[in-house]
Amino acid sequence: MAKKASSTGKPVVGVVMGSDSDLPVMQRCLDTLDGFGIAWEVRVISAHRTPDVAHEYAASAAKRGLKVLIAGAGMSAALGGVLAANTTLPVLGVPMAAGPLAGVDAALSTMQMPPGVPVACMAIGKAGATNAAIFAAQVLAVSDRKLAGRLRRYKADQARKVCERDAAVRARNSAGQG
Ligand code: RP5
Repeated sequence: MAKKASSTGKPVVGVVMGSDSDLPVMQRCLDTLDGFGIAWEVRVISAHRTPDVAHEYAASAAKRGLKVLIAGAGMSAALGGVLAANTTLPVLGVPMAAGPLAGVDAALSTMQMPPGVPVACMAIGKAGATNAAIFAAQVLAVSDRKLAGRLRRYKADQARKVCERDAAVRARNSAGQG
């Protein structure tokens, strides 16, 4: 993103992770939200280790002004599901590559929700952390024209960078052939 928008104000996105060991990956999510000027809050809450806190957090989230929840968790990742069980807010899950199964375990745990309790499962790891923030921006942009404009600029910027790389690769190759 070319320019960082300001993300001060009341949080509208709650980013929750199962462990502080998830933070280096989930930082991408926070940085991307910052880039869109979306105010967030971040918590370490475990579906298995602090289940009561997870329940309370999700149950009070809408009342506290949050509009989207993002859950990053690894291994047998129940966090997205537990949050979704206790709120009507959209929940986006980010599977972490935390165990010997490299995130496939967390992806299956996150995506295989039973009917009635959806969790939108993002890609494993860093790509998913970034995409969760973009997806949250897309949800919020439905009723926020400024944010919709930032999303359009983000896409245009992304396309411009790919075209620049394309031109650079083609220039290198034609120089090599000459
Ligand atoms: C999950 O187990 C966490 O989300 C983390 O990805 C993984 C390992 O947690 P720690 O043992 O590092 O706290 O619940």
